Amino acid sequence: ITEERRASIEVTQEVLAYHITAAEQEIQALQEATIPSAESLSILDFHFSDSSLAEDLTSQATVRMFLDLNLVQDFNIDYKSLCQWVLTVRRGYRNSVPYHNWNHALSTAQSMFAMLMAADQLKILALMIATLNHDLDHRGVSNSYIERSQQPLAQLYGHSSLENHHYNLCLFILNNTGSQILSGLSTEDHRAVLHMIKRAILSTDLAVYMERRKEFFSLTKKNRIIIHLRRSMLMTASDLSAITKPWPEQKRIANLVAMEFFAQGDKERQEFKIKPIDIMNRENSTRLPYMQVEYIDDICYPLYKAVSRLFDTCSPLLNGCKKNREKWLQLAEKR
Ligand code: 5BB
Ligand code: ZN
Repeated sequence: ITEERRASIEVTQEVLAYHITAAEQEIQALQEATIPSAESLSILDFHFSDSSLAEDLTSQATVRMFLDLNLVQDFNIDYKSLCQWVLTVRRGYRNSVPYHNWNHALSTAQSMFAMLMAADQLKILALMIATLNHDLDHRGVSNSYIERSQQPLAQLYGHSSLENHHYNLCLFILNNTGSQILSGLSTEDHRAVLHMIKRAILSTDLAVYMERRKEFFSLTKKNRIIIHLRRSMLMTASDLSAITKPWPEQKRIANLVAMEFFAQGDKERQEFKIKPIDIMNRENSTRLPYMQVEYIDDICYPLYKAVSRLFDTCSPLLNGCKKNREKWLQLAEKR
């Protein structure tokens, strides 16, 4: 990667920051709003649906999570900066992407919020920031697509291109004048929190998760869990929590994921003149129930099983996952 290319990417990021920085009016409205309680927003509930809240309430719910986790008080976070930061992060997601949009970020953060327990404050702060930022500026296509289409992102990072980009933008927003919510932290805490955020966001690359999970599963059995490993498992458990939701919600989200996958498949057909892989091939849409069963068996079930072994309060996640497997299996067998 040349110096020029790096510079041009930096410029792009500046332009982006300009476009996503929230409007003053909107910031003031959020700052002056009476934030509803966690209970009335249902954000303590594992059955929470990101589509249950009106747009304005999604930013308020985010602020509520920071307040209830005592992050604002413990870390001296300037309230107006927090409001601007939340609104800017929200704008950093693309509405046009069916699944990897702000609602997905909110829902990931909400799952983390509901799961967090006996955890230290610095870690909670890092993980809440990480969930909300973890898919920033997602383009609705996979790392593999980005590599094959030789986009600058792939050249810049080499591996986990998207995740590196999400983290970079996260840092960018945190350094952005007016949304520096970490400015009250000591140098040491600041460094530690950024380190945790980086690890957390990079660990949302499913390829990384697939590599690490074997180690994680064997460790949970021995009850000897390396702390950072557990953190990345919690990130993945939050990220994939749609699979644990009540059936109508799971069905809705699976259709959004399918829409995004098929759109990538269409682009691959056009751009590379190749037949997309099964999950991205529109001609396979009738196999969706079967693919979800596979997805649960290979990825989700083992994950929520391990997480609920760790924290028994997380067993609703495992139960939700099991129930959805039955539903998808019924649909798969009907055909
Ligand atoms: C997942 C891992 N992937 C690299 C290859 C395909 N598999 S899968 O066979 O387990 C699979 C997962 C197949 C189909 C799927 O959805 C069809 C609509 C899914 C799936 N993935 N289903 C979901 O409901 C959700 Br949520 C997800 C996670 C999507 C985000 C993963 C981002 C990684 C980009 C490749
Ligand atoms: Zn995600």
